[in-house]
This record gives sequence, C-alpha cells and structure tokens, in this order.
Amino acid sequence: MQPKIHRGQLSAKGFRFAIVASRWNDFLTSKLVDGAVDALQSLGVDDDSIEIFMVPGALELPLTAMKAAQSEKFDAVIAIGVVIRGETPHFDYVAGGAAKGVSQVSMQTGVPVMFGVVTTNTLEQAINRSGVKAGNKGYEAAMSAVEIVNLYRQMGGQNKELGSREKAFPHVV
Ligand code: INI
Repeated sequence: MQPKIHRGQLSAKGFRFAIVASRWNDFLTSKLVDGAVDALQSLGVDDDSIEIFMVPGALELPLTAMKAAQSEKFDAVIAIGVVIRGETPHFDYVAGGAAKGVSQVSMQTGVPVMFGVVTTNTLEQAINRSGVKAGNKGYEAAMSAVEIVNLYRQMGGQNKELGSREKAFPHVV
C-alpha cells in the first residue's frame, strides 16, 4: 500500500500574514521580526500582504493574535517574543501563558498561529536563537506558517472561511 502524503508547499504568494510582536527584549524581537519578514519575502509573499502589530510583552500576544485571526484579513498569524528565565521569576507564567494562549487561538479560530517565541534560560541562548548561532526563530516560524497555510488549502479546511473573506479582501485567494 502506498499512503498518500500531503505536505504544504513553500510559496507565500496569495496569502496574507499578521505578525504580532512583543516589545519586551526589543533588541532581539526586532531581529525575529526581520527574520519572519525575510522568510515571507524569500517565499514570494505579495507586496502589502504583511501587517505587524506591536504589543508590550509576550503575555499580550494571545489576545492580539486572536483579534488578528478574527479579523478574517489573515491566513496565518506569527507571534513573536523573547522570554528569558534569568530575567524573571515569572518566566513560567509568561512563557507558559503565551504558549498556551497562542495555541488556544489557533484551536478557537481555525487560523494557524505560529509560536515564534524564544524561551531560554539565558540571554546568550536568546541571542543565539535570534539570528546569531542557532538560527532565527522568527524566520522558522514564518517558514512554518507558509507550509501550514498551503497544507490547509490542500486539505480544504479554509475554503468556507475564504469564501466570505474573498468579498471583503479580494486579494486573499
Ligand atoms: N514579557 C516578555 O515578552 N518577555 C519577558 O521576559 C517578560 N518578563 O521577563 O517578565 C515579559 N513580561 C511582561 C509580560 O509579558 C506582560 O507584558 C506584562 O506582565 C503586562 O501584562
């Protein structure tokens, strides 16, 4: 038996993306945002198809992602932040709250929300995951967003949604 394998293509053309980014650790989150935009551009995203929403901290990511998802203007949302354990005794609340909240938004809205949040023990680890030695989590989250929106289009899961979206946003296909 040969199973049929579905996998999303890596083309951003025709899709719209919201990036929701935390200003906490801004010197790193700005690199993650750059990485996400770079990934989308390298995958052929159309002009004017990326909108960026800035929030104070990672705990504000879920509700802002929810509002972006509910706007029906975006095929995917990319949540970006940096939470460093060494800087806060609230690490578990902040990192856990952001992760759980973002995942709930996906499940409740049907719009994929990617978790581009760096969570580390040290500042050095965070720097390394923000475009230095260990990749750029914003770039990776955007690549995943593109793959998943293409997969969902193949699966037909977004067809009903897109029917209503097309009227208001004819550039969304
Ligand atoms: N927010 C972050 O994005 N990263 C952190 O490391 C962080 N720390 O260290 O506390 C952080 N806290 C702020 C939090 O996300 C909220 O913005 C704040 O609690 C207001 O709701």
